[in-house]
Amino acid sequence: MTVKTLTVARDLLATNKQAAEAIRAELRRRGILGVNLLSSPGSGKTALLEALADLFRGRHRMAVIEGDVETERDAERIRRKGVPAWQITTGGACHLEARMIGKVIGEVPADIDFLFIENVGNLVCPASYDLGEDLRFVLLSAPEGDDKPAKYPAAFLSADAVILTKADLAPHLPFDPERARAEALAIKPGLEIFTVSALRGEGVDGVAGFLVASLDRLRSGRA
Ligand SMILES: Nc1nc2c(ncn2[C@@H]2O[C@H](COP(=O)(O)OP(=O)(O)OP(=O)(O)O)[C@@H](O)[C@H]2O)c(=O)[nH]1
Ligand SMILES: [Mg+2]
Repeated sequence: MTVKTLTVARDLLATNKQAAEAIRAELRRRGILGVNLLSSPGSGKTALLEALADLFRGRHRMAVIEGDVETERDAERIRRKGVPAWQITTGGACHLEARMIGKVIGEVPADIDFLFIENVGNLVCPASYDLGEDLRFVLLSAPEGDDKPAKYPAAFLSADAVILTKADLAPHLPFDPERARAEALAIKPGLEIFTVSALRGEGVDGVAGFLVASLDRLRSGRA
């Protein structure tokens, strides 16, 4: 990379950080917990959000900003759960940027508890972009393999929690959840790690409990 390319990249990230800080301040002012979901394509981000929508119904209010290269499909899936959702299509870019969230944030209802941002499916690019969230989840599904944390360390280093997904498939695959867990913890000791099967609704309550505890901390100013 040339010095000029490096300078442009640094300036881009600095501009993104500024926009992200404004979003974080706005969400905190409203008492909303922002959660950014990162993973490879198809790891089960939308499926987890659908399962959380079922679990939170009548108890907590959520909204979702969906990021994809193309299509409105994920936002439509979330809306079918009765949850407000906005779709951002990047037209090719492999990650969301804070300025994209900034354009939508004014439409998000003030009285929700959780604002989930599902990033574009990619385990590399989104890791560098703060979207103004308070929590970052990185999902890793059993079919991807238990060796991925060490291969994509930036994403796991940036995470607050790792969610091992599609647990129902693990027994049929050469996937060792303990190895995945150990690799993630070697990158970032102290990470929260959850195991879920959104398909069966298993383990989703653990993620929900972590979200509610984080919301309580945010609202009591202990975040
Ligand atoms: N067996 C099994 N399949 C799952 C589970 N969760 C999701 N899937 C399936 O995995 C596929 C991808 O799930 P999505 O929720 O669309 O994954 P995603 O991460 O949102 O995908 P992108 O938004 O395209 O990156 C779908 O066919 C889901 O039905 C699970 O817990 N178990
Ligand atoms: Mg999705």
